[in-house]
Amino acid sequence: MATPLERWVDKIAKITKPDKIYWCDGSEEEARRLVEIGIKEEKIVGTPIFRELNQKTFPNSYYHRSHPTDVARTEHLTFVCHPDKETAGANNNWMDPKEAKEKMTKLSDGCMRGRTMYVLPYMMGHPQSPYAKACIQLTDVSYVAVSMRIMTRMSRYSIAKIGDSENFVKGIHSVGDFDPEKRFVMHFPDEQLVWSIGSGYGGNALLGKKCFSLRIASWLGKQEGWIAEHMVIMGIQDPSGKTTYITAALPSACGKTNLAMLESALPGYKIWTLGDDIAWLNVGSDGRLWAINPETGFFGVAPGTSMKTNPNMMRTLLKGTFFPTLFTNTALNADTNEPWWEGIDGECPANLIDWLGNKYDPASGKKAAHPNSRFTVSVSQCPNLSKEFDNPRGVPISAILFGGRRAHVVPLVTESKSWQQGVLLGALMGSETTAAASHKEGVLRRDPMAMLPFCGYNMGDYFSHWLDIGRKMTRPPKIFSINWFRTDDQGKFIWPGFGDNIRVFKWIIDRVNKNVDARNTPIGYLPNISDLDLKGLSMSKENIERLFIVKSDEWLKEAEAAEVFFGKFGSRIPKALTEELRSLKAKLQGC
Ligand code: OXD
Ligand code: MN
Repeated sequence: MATPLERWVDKIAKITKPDKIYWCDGSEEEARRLVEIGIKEEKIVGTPIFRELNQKTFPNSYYHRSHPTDVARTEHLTFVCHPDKETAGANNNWMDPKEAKEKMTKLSDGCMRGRTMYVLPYMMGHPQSPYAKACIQLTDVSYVAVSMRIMTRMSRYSIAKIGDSENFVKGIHSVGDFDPEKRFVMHFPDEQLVWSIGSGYGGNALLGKKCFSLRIASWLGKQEGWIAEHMVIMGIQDPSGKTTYITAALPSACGKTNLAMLESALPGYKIWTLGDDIAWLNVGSDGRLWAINPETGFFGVAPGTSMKTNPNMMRTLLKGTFFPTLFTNTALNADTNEPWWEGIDGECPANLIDWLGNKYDPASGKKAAHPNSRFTVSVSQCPNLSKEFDNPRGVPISAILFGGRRAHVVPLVTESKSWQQGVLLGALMGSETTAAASHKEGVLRRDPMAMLPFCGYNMGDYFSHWLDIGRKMTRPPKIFSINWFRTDDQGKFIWPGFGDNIRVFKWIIDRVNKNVDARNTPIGYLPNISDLDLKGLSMSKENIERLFIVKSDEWLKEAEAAEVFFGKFGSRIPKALTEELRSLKAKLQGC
C-alpha cells in the first residue's frame, strides 16, 4: 500500500511528467553524483548546471550561472494563498487558493518533461529537536538538490518521520522554461505547501528557506505559539568565559551575515555563530525564549565579502569538506578558474569573465559579479560555529536586536523599557535603500522586524502574536534597536562597524546583567558614553555623541509615518501597540 507521501509524489509526477523520479538519500556519495550530473548532463538553456572551480584553492567548490532574468527573489510574483484576503494582509500578495492551484496545475503541465524529478527529504531543525519539521521538496534541477543538501539536514530520516502521516511540509519546484511571465511562488499555509515555478534562484527555489522557514512557519508559529523570524543567532563569549546568546533582525542587505560571524575588535571577546538568517523561537518551560536555526548552511551575498569585512566567512568558503560549496553568478578569473567578486581581497584580475559569461571590460563601468551573486556553504566549515549548533533544545536568548540602515534619526543603540515597547521599536523598523540597489538613495522602506517580505499572514495579527509571546514569558529577553549606519554632514558613516560592533554588544550584555545604568529618553534607554568601551577607537567625542542624538521632531515624524503604515492594517493592529505609539508621541511632544 502506498503511503500518503508516495501518493502525493505520484500525483505531482502525473502533472509535471518528468522522465525519471529519483529519491535522494542525502549521502555524500549522492551529492558527488549530483554535482557530476550537473557538470556533464543537466543544462540550463544550453549551459551546464555546474562548472568545477580550482580545486586546489577552492576545494570541492563549483560554479553555477543562473538564467540572466532569474537573479533575485521576485516579491511581486510571490503569493500567500490563505482562504481569505484579510488573513494574508496588506503585507502579502493574495490569491484565492483554488484559483492559485488551478493556475499552478496548468502552468506545471509537463514542466518536468525531459528532466529528472528529485525527491528531497529533509528536516528543518535538528531531527531530535521538538521544534524540527519533516519536509519533502520536489525539484527538477540538480543545483537545487545540491543546495538543499547544504542548507538543510537531508536524509531518509524525514521519510521515516513522516511515515503514514498526511501532515508533512510539501514543496513543488520546477524551473519551467524560465519565462518571467510564468514565474510564481505560491504559498498555501493551511496545507504547509509551497509551489514554485519558473525560477532557480535560491529564495524562490530552495523552498525550505524563506518560503517554508519564514512564510509558512510564521503562520504555523501563530497557531502553535512560537515565532519564526528573519534573525541571526549568535553567542557572545566575554573575558570571564560566559556566553550570552542574542538574536538580531536586520533587513536584507544590512550586513546580517557579517554580523553573525563578527571577529571581535575587543580583546577577550569571541563570537560563536549559530545562524545568519533564520531563527525559530519557542518559550521554554523555564519561561525563557529559546532559539534554533532550522538551517545548516549559509546562502550569502558574495560582493563585499573579504578578509577585512568577514574573515570567518572567507575561512568558511576556503575550508573545503565533503560538502560542496557553490558560487552562483559571481565573476570568474579566467586564468586561475577561481570565483571573483567586487570587494574580495586583492587586485582585480586581468582576465575576468563576468557573471553573464562575457569577457569583462573594467572600463565598462559595469559590475563583473552580479550584485546579488551568492555562495552556498555548509555551516560545518565555519571556524567559529557554536558548539551548541546541534543542541536540539537551542540556546536561551538574553537580548533581541532590531536594526536597519538609517543615515539619521535612529541612535547606535537603544534599549526598550518593556517587551511591549520593544515590539513597537521592531514595528518601527525601516531601512534606507542604497544608491546601488535602487538608484534612489535614501528611500525608506518600512520593514517591521525585517519580516515584511516574509511574514506569511497579516502583519497586524503578527504584532498581536509578538505581544502574546511576551505575555507567555517570565524571563523575556531585553529588546534593543541598533543602527550602524548613521552618517555625518559629509554623508560618511560615523561608526566603524564590523568588529567594533562588539563594543555595542558589550554594553547590551552589561545591561542584561544590570551592570550599568542608562539614560532615560522618550524612545528608550540610551548608554551613558562613559559606560561604552571605546578603548583603541580613534573617534572624536563630538562624533560619539552624534551617534546618540535623539531629535523629538524627527521622532515625531517617525511616529506619524508608523501611524500611516499601521493604517494599512486597520483594526488588525493591536490596541496595545497603538497605545504604545500614542504614549511615545505624547512623551516626544512634552520634550
Ligand atoms: C536573503 C534575503 O536572501 O533576506 O537572505 O533576501
Ligand atoms: Mn535573509
